[in-house]
Amino acid sequence: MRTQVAIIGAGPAGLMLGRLLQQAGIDNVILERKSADYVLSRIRAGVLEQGTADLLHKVGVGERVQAEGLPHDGIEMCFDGDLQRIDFTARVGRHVTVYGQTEVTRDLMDARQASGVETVYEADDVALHDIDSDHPHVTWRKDGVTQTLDCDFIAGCDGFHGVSRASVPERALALFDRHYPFGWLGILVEKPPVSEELIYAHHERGFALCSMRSLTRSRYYVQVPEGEKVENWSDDRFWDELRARINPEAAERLQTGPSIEKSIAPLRSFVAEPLRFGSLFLAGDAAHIVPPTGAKGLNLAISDVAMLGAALAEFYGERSKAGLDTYSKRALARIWKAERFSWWMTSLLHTFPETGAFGRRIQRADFDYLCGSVAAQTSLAENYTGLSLD
Ligand code: FAS
Ligand code: PHB
Repeated sequence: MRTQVAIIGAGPAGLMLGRLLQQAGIDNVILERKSADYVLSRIRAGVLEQGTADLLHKVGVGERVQAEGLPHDGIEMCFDGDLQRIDFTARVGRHVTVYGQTEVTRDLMDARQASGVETVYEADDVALHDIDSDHPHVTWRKDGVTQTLDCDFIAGCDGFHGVSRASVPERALALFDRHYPFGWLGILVEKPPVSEELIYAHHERGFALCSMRSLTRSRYYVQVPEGEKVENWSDDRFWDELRARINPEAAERLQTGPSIEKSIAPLRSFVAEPLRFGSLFLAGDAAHIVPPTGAKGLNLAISDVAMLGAALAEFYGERSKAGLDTYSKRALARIWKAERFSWWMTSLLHTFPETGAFGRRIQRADFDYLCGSVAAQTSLAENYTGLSLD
């Protein structure tokens, strides 16, 4: 088999890149380790930056997000029960859209299937070969048969635990990591959300987030210690802890019910540099991880491939390598700003026992400054709704 671009991974990054390349008339094949149903079963992000929603429209898969997505003009920040709304529209003239990553993935999968562009699901033992040459190829095993795909370029969109970054020689990569001693216990429930907008809450007992997937399905999170086990958390224990951490008015309104999904996600900040090695380009979680506090993970994956897709279109359209040669530098400039914002939101909103009473006073001062400063609110709004691609 031969194609122009081999894409590893059918998550949001791989599927969006495939769509962009297809629209540019560039042949591509996606190789995905899991089944499509398994990919869709993963409950992850919930908030789209305006740029992400705009790109879905631009590539012709914006119909459902237009019909079912919930435009949000702001968020509520809560600190020990005190509330401060951040008005995105008033501060930066932009909004975000609440629309689950599962739905983004489904829309892109459906569009790809309808256009007949190939995705190989349940591809075992995917391996990258000759990535430091102009003639790379990929092998995998399916139904006991080993297959080979010759290509010009490989896009590693296979997430943090994928094979792509692991295929780059260690000497060629610089890794940057920040470990957080806690995770997020998340719950999905078929009940109306507690508030019209998201509530990000700091409390001495820990962080909590009130989010949603629709007007009838809600998503809630509480900070839990590293190593916590989801089986230690009955639904009732979760609801009691959430009520204790959010503002009293919201706690009073909270509608609880049986969880339809409950899981713990670890938090980390991570960046690999550079994002190119020969004919291999990294994008999305294969290249970086952010703590979900800033709602950046999915959106960064999309902005990476928006840049990579444009660079590949320039190469095949104009035979110019300029975009490919600058992809890593340009993408990393935006990635690090998102890493900074996600780290700042995490530092403000979570409890860090090791920083003691002084640390909590600094967090309170950070919140009080946010409440009193239009500049601070504008900065938060600018980052949360998404920085420009330039
Ligand atoms: P993905 O990990 O989504 O996709 C990679 C794909 O590659 C997967 O389908 C995988 O099966 C496949 N793959 C892996 N190894 C392979 C191999 N060897 N061969 C072939 N295929 C392979 N972000 C937010 O903004 N908000 C959130 O609330 C949030 N919650 C999260 C919760 C969890 C548990 C996790 C893990 C992440 C969360 N994220 C969140 C971040 C998440 O949304 C990612 O940023 C987003 O999925 C990144 O998309 P991709 O880069 O496409 O990677
Ligand atoms: C979610 O709805 O899953 C969600 C929303 C905002 C975040 C993180 C997760 O910052």
